[in-house]
Amino acid sequence: MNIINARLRGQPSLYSLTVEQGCFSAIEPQSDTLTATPESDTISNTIDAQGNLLSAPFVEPHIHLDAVLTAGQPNWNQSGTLFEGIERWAERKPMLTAEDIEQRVLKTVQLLVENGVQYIRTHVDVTDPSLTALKTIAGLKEKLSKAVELQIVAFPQEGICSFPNGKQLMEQAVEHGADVIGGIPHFEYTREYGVESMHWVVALAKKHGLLVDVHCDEIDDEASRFLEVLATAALEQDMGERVTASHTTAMHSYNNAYCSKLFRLLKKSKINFVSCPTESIHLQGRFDTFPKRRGITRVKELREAGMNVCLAQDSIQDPWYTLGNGKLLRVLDAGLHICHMMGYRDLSTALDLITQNGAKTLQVEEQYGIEVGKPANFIILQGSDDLSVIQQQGEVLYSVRKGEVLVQREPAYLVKTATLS
Ligand code: 17E
Ligand code: FE2
Repeated sequence: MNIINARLRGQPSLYSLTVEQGCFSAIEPQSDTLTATPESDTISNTIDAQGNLLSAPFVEPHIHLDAVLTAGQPNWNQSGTLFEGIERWAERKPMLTAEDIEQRVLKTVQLLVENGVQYIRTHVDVTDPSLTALKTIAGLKEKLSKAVELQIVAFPQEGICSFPNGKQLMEQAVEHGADVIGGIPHFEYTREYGVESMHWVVALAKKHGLLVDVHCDEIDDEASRFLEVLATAALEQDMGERVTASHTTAMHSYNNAYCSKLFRLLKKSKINFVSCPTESIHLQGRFDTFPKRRGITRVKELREAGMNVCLAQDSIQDPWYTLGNGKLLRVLDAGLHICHMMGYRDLSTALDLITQNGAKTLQVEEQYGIEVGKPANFIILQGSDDLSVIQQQGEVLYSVRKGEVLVQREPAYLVKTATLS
């Protein structure tokens, strides 16, 4: 396969790329006009990018696939709080069946793939004695692997120390194929349980050689300070890059003096951060009158301090969030607004937040990126660089995995328009 007339991120000229046996075998600058045309004998196997941006695939580093497409079943979240979402989900959980989960997961992964995602980390609730969701989703991994790499987090939605047999359920989830150990310290009954759970989670991951991704301080309580416990455990266990703190919305409410001290630890620990801006702007601030907090973690400040931050959707039409359509560019657009990241420097590297920073969080970097020798996994986006893709919310024109075309799209075609000039 050949790709011609492609723009690459951060590069001024056009590029031609060659793919052999599923990997990039050549990446070369070509003349800076869209003159290159496929040679007739290669035409059927050539993608003409027409000056559009060729990027590494999107990474969805935080979604709850077990809960997707269940909004309103059996009841709607009326208050819009995280806590009512957990209650509504607890009503849906006993109704889960393998068929129900499989059908919703396949539909959603298809949607994500059509929108350029090739890597997914899903949290799956294991506070369910039957572990139906975990077993079903683990069973789908192989089937999905031609389109996406899926990581499964054993996620204790109702707590590890606060839920009956919470620790045993987490251990069983590992036996059934979980790749990542989750946690929810701010939701445990007591601060002590929260602290204990963080040490236990990191130790369990270390014991099994797994990763860690904790829902950490997803609350507007400025006194919720489990991030320092998680980062310390990660540092002391030498697990930093294998550990992720998701949400950390309480950091929005920490005072600046505490945050300044905290950042020293966070930097040393080398942990990753996931922020879900559309989800957090919706769920947080719910106990405020006016002014209302945004309740998003300090994405810009973490980035500027050199830490790894990526953005995620969290939900697609579930008890926490009724909207969502699989488009990470929408989440990025919202995040750039909410986190005051609309300066040129932020915008011109913004796709990092939904591509390579996510790959670093998932620890898949070695096989990820547009480089000779790496698997030919890429997308072609409408637009020529980060800024223009975001400005026009460009569509995914192609998604290619190991040299196989997964998705090809003709953009919408305007049939008639007013003449104004
Ligand atoms: N569960 C949770 O604790 N937090 C969330 N944001 C979602 C589920 C979606
Ligand atoms: Fe989440």
